[in-house]
Amino acid sequence: MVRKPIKSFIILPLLIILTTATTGAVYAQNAEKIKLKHGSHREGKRTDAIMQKWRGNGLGQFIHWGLYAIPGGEWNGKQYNGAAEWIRSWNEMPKPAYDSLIYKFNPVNFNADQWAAIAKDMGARYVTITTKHHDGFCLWPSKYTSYTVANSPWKKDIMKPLVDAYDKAGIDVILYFSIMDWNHPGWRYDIKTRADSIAFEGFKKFTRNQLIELLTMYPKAKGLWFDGTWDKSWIKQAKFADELEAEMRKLRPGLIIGSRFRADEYGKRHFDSNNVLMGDYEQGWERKLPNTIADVHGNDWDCVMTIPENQWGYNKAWKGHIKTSTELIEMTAKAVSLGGNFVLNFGPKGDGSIRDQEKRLALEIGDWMKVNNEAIYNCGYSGLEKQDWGYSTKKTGIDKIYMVVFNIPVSGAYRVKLPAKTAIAKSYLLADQNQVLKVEEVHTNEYFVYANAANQRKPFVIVLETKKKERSGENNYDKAKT
Ligand code: JFZ
Repeated sequence: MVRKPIKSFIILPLLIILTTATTGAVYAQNAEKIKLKHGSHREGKRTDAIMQKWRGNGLGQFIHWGLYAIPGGEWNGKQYNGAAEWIRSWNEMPKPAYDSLIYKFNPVNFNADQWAAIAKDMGARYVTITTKHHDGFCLWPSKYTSYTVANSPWKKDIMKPLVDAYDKAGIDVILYFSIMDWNHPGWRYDIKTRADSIAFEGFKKFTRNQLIELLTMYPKAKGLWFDGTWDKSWIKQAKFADELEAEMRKLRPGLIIGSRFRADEYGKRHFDSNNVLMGDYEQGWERKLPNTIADVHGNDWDCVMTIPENQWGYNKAWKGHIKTSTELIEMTAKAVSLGGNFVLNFGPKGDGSIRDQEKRLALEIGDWMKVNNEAIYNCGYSGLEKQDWGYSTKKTGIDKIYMVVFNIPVSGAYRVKLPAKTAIAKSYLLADQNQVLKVEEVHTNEYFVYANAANQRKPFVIVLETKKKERSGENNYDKAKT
């Protein structure tokens, strides 16, 4: 059978009809916004100075510390397979034995200034610290439960010295808080009976009291990082959580709250029923990074990452692949290139000291950051097409683009595509500004930057100073018809 070519006069009108039909549908969808009482209260990014600072942080530190650090993933000589901070939940360790770890909490080697110094040397500009993880143990002397540091042999507040030490080091503090609380008698996974409902009402009051208490005791803290909000019981509290958020924001203007706090009245989390982000930044990037700018929907976000596969609290035996500093630096650069921050987790030991591997990685990252932080701090999405050599970032408000190189091209030529009417004024290595690099325009707005990277053992940064192009269509070779 001879196939007849399909005539373009049939295809074209069809295509036009199809495109109008689909775009029409999208517009209709956008127009039909559901009226929400407890959805997002803002569209687009926050524009205030506090959020601007957060956005420009680039690199952060996460601290998971609590009673789980004492067993360190091991009970009765048996190594537990899951995340160390979850050991209480799978009957690997009997609950009474876990709960009585409070009588063993005596971190004699805890030194808040040392922790802050490690973060500072790494180049972190904010820290998120677990005030209370799922087990319910409070690192601050909460008035509302006896399950706190105050009743441990240590007796003293842990949060106060930490907030003060990090603040003194110029590192912003964010308070991690788990809504789910395995220690509180009123906590429920769902609310099915009247008794559940009564119990959970008590739990809600307790949660509110603890949050107001934290914000009052540690006014230097810049925000809250919520966790343990995925259970039906909490998802059903749209009104309560919305009002509590408003109360906290009123108490502390400028407070930063992520998207993992509350659900809307239809039970939608992170993004409300109109697909608008809830909270100030997206908290969904957990041990994974977006791949393209489209993935982040124009929102602020941060990625939280573990050094081994999935261990947040201290685990004696790190199994599987342990990330190298180069990998972690690459993740930092990738995060910043897509408009986010990268937050690296540390799990201090039960005695308060930080494991050597973590200290070493922090130092290695810090060595790199000392030379290259200009490409990370106050930088974001460059708008340039992604190239094989690595990630590009752009300084906010300045005509500088940073090429953070992870894959060295054998040819020595680094391809760059600039937006229309932009040209490269100058290019050099960030580590050595005297090394001016040769730049060649190979097509309109498409360049090769030449760098000899024979001696580079670590990722490095090429700076592009850009300027307005004097004349457009300078390149006659583009004028030929094809
Ligand atoms: C939670 C905790 O359960 C865990 O112990 C740790 O504190 C971590 C930072 O947060 O774990 C999660 C929560 C959400 C996702 C994955 C792990 N998620 O959205 O993919």
